Amino acid sequence: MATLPVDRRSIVEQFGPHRAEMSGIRLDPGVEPDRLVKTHCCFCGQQCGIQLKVKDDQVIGFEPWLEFPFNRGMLCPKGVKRYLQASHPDRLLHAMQRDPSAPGGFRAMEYDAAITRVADAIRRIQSEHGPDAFAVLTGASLTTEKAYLMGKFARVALRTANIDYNGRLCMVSAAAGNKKAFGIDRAANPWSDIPRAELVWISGANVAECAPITTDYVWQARENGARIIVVDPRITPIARTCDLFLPVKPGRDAALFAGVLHLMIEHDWLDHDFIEKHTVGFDAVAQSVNEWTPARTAEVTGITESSLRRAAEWWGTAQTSFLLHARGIEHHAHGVQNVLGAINIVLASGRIGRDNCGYATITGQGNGQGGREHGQKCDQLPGARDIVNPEHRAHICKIWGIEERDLPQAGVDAYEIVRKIDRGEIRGLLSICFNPKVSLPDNNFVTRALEKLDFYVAIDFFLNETSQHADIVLPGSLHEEDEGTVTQIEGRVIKINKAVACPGEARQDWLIIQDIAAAIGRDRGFTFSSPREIFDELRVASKGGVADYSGITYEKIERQFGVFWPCPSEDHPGTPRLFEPGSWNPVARGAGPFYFPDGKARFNVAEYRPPVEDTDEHYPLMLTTGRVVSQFLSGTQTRRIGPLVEQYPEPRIELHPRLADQHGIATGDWVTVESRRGDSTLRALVVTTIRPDTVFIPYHWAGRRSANQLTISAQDPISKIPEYKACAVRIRKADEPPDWESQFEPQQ
Ligand SMILES: Nc1nc2c(c(=O)[nH]1)N[C@H]1C(S)=C(S)[C@@H](COP(=O)(O)OP(=O)(O)OC[C@H]3O[C@@H](n4cnc5c(=O)[nH]c(N)nc54)[C@H](O)[C@@H]3O)O[C@H]1N2
Ligand SMILES: Nc1nc2c(c(=O)[nH]1)N[C@H]1C(S)=C(S)[C@@H](COP(=O)(O)OP(=O)(O)OC[C@H]3O[C@@H](n4cnc5c(=O)[nH]c(N)nc54)[C@H](O)[C@@H]3O)O[C@H]1N2
Ligand code: SF4
Ligand SMILES: [Mo]
Repeated sequence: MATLPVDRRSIVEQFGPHRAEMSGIRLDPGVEPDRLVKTHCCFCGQQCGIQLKVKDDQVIGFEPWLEFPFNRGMLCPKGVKRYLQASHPDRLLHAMQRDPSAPGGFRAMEYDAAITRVADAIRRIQSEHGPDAFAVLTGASLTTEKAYLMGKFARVALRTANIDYNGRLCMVSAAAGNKKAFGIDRAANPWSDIPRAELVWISGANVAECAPITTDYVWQARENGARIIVVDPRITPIARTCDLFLPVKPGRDAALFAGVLHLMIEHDWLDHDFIEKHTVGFDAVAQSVNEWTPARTAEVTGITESSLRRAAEWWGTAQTSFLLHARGIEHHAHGVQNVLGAINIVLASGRIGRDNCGYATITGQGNGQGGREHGQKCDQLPGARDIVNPEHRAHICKIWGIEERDLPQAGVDAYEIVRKIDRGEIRGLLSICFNPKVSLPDNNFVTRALEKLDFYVAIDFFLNETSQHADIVLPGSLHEEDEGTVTQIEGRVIKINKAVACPGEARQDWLIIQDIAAAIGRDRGFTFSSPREIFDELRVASKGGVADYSGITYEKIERQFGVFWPCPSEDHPGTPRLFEPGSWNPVARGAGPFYFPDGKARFNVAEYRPPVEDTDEHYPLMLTTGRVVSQFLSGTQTRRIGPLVEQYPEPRIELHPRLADQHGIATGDWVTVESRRGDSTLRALVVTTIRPDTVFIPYHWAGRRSANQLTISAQDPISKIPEYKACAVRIRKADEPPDWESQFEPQQ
């Protein structure tokens, strides 16, 4: 019987009260587990280490895992409650088929019969309409092994070009910007570079609610004397403790970064040596920011000239710094331009690739990083290779044992898959780990499209809102029911360990995929007997690519508390900090630190454009959307966890007292919000922490409570990310509560 390794007192003594509280330590001496399994949280990209308490093949609780270096035992409210999913009454235990006459619209069926129906539908649709008429939507909460398998399954077993993933809604603007500027898409630095930075700049990231453990790194920096700058239309919890808050109007970050660079040039706060030796393209960018005078920048961004000047001076004159951003600047139809603007001020400062000087986007989903590297994106092959590059294609075809002509070309992005469904060009869909009916913008359109499918199969452990449209639902696996790797926020590959078996007839996701491959007679290449075998193939496939995992093994991960990629050989320790002189780089081969043949980073002109749908007299307010700490993404998982629902039971619309007064609205009143695409009636939360011209709604709820009834499906032309963070709306005090209020029973 394992002894419990810590008690509350020792944590308080070791880490101080705030961390002990974040750990949510809840010692329950009455229940002795049979085992403790070291693994990671199933939710956000930080992937906190956690130990699951297991008794009688059930997860009954958790213990902090103090040794795991990233979070050292700390957890947020979601991590603390995640274990309540496994025994939830809604957990799918059988394959299900749609049957309108059955309670809930579905009835259980034999697993084998379900697989046969899926295989028949794939064969029929593909023979009638061609291979690309069957599409696949996947997710970045999957382990990297599963993400790799899904990319291979779509191209090799289904022979369809049309696979894309929910990271399209999340990481792609940052990925595209990083690839354009650095040639590689990964946090440039480990988080251990944050505490000693003199200045931490945070743009569009609600760090305390969405990356709670990162707060601790920022606070350590503050304790060491750092200044903190936060850019957000809302005074988020991290902004309450910052030194300079810039209340940007939604959708104006490219203008802000241009204004900062303008002042850096004017005052010669530049690292000329770095710019000269390690970059190209500075002159064109300098030229492009010429017009961004402080006056013009202030007018466009809504930030005062004096705050702008102060921010530029602090950034320009710092010796060390760390710039972080997240979806606040990325979820825009010009998200890539915003990211390039951020990178330009980093490159101009020369503060990257060395101690305490860093830059990163804050990865969102659990495997937001690993999930975007190994081929589940519509234009990508394993190792962060490009599907249109002949050499990359040849390399992967050899490993997959197929002819190059049989490997499909690039497919379309996730939203375009939905548009193709709407147009009848895609007739069949397999989705795994994605809930597009809730999470895609303008989701009334998505719902109409889903109803047009000839056949839809979903793989999940809960029946999410999108699966309600499925013909067949296959019962997949929870995090704790499988093993594999994920790559967390810093680029560190870590190991998820299996704690319990799948209940009922649920199966591990990768086995379900292989069952389908076998049933359509394409099991060649899909006979793996464990995630380890998949990982070993992935290692070989990634070799020589930018995201090189070839030197990473499960054992090495356990030994080192994770391995940072790139890691090109088993005797290579991995690469915590990118762009250091002399670090391994297969593209530059010694020419310089960045991932281009000349080893130099690229300045890119970052154009400012206003949001696609700006405010006007009919829709005078900007709506921006995002998250709250106790809910996760489309809410499928966290809306089922009672204590998390209690913390934030329903979406509320945040608005400023001045705006509220104009409409006679007080906190708790019902407010109807309308955009050109839909409306929703929600309760008001009147707060002084938001711009008076902006309203905010968290998006974790479905149906009439969903923020995505209102959002716009405009996308960035390069990354194809949707513009979740800016659309025009109007509000009015509602005459009566919405229908859903009386029907609403929290799912617990
Ligand atoms: N609790 C919780 N944590 C999560 C998640 C979750 O669902 N719940 N999801 C995970 C995932 S997948 C992701 S992607 C991350 C997201 O993490 P974040 O990006 O930090 O979260 P968001 O709430 O989407 O948006 C961040 C901030 O952007 C601000 N913002 C809106 N418009 C603009 C703008 O135009 N400019 C600027 N500068 N800021 C703007 C919003 O006010 C908000 O405070 O969180 C991860 N962690
Ligand atoms: N308005 C608005 N909309 C947004 C955003 C926003 O800020 N505003 N943010 C966007 C962002 S950043 C993101 S990441 C997306 C997320 O959007 P989605 O990916 O649609 O949201 P999830 O809730 O993660 O849906 C994933 C589904 O996968 C299941 N699942 C989780 N893990 C596994 C697994 O290991 N195996 C299987 N088989 N299933 C699994 C869950 O039960 C859930 O049903 O939403 C986007 N939508
Ligand atoms: S949700 Fe994120 S911050 Fe919270 S415990 Fe899980 S990994 Fe850590
Ligand atoms: Mo995300």
